[in-house]
Amino acid sequence: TTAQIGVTGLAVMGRNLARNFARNGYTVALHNRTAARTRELVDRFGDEGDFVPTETAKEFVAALERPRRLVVMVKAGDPTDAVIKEFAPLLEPGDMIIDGGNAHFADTRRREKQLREQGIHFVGAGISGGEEGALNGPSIMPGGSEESYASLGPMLAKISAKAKDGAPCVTHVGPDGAGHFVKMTHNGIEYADMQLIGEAYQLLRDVAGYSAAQIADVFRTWNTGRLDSYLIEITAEVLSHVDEATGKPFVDVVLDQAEQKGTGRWTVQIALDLGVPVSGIAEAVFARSVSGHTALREASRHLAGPTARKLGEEEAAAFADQVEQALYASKIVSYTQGFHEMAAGSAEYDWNIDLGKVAAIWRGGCIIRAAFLDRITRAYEAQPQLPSLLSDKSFAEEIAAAQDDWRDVIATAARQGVPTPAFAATLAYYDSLRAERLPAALTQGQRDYFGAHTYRRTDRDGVFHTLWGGDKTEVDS
Ligand code: NBP
Repeated sequence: TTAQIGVTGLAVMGRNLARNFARNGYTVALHNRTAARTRELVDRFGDEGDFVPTETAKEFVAALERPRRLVVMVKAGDPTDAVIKEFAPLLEPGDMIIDGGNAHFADTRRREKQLREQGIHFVGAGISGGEEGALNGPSIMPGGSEESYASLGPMLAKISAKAKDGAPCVTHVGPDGAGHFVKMTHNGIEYADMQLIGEAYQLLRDVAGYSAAQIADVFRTWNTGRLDSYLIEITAEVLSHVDEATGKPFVDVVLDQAEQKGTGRWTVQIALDLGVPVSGIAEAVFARSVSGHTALREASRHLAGPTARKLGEEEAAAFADQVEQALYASKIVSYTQGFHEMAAGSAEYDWNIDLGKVAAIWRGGCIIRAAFLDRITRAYEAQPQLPSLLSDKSFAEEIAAAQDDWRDVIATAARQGVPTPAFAATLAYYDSLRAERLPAALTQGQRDYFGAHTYRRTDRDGVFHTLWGGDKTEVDS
């Protein structure tokens, strides 16, 4: 038998992806560095479809129909290079290697270029949705050549999640590293979404005085409105879960130190390189770091803070409504920033990414799936060259309606000493963009003073320098 597709790397993600292909009627060749994993898959799930288990790289490659399609689902980084090194010599021009791991897009660009010289299509494909998504339908963000997508697209469409309107959650994002760049940004936006939800939770706990169960109810209500999303839904689930051992809310017995694997950090690092302000995402990454600095937190417990004021029942309910407004406004801004980063990456690397399509394929399967994404798609459809999501009339109107509450919530948080870094940073970004005059003029004056870095004027063209150390006359530079 020849297999239409092969999967190498059969840990949770690869195993479930292989099962997903098989359940959709494809014959799937299987390979893993440690053969025991391959055997286990066949033993446990062999009756779900047609699998061709193989033990060596040679057998694996021989089991595939041509042109070959090899999905690599190994740990990102050196293992991916090791797998490429092992398989590339066995492949022929026209064959495709699909890297479904969380690779850095710069690595994907390097690998694509290197394999292209051999006539092999290297497809860096971001895959979101975790184990469950890999099995039942992930959101898939493939980069690589048009030619490879013509061959892979229909298969990926079959195994991908479907949005509410039935559209498959996959699109050809763009050449070489575009898919992994978009997946990286997806994860950055996911960090911001999670942090904003966390801040809302903390405000409802510490300002409104709500119990975990009450907050779960608030999130459940929010999930029936414009915030309807997977993350809001699971937040309610987590908050209502009770720890069996202690009888306490689960969220109260979990250590408050958030970990990270790196895609959020990459999003911020790349944003810095591209000069794109992604302050909401950056604060989300920093918030995880702060949470992990235990010694520093321990040493800071005694620092002065304001006396907290407890709200009455009615006040608390009104405050909860305001927090919903704040969460929604900050969410719009953090998506604005993430989409700006994708636009900048697309321009820098000539990817020609269709941002409306990206929003569309995030509607199902992935972690940030949400009703909200439809709106982003429509905004880009109406205006493909939209300079920023905030330039879309309907988002601007929604923020206009939310802004008083948004400001109130952040002011209350500051007054009560509750940290809301992502709420505050997104509002500051919004106000910075709105500002008639920024203090950047003063910054330019300072730079010219100490470093003769020059400045431009508002009233005439040219580049100028003031002789600060002398008679302060202005000279053309
Ligand atoms: P892991 O990231 O834990 O990787 C384990 C797999 O890598 C095993 O098959 C292992 O083989 C193989 N491997 C390693 Br490690 N070093 C290797 C080498 N030098 N040569 C060949 N194979 C090697 O698995 P995962 O959690 O299933 O994730 C797979 C990929 O999908 C990762 O890139 C991950 O970032 C990405 N991803 C994960 C999720 C998620 O929710 N977990 C979501 C989206 C994307 P062995 O069995 O012989 O040790």
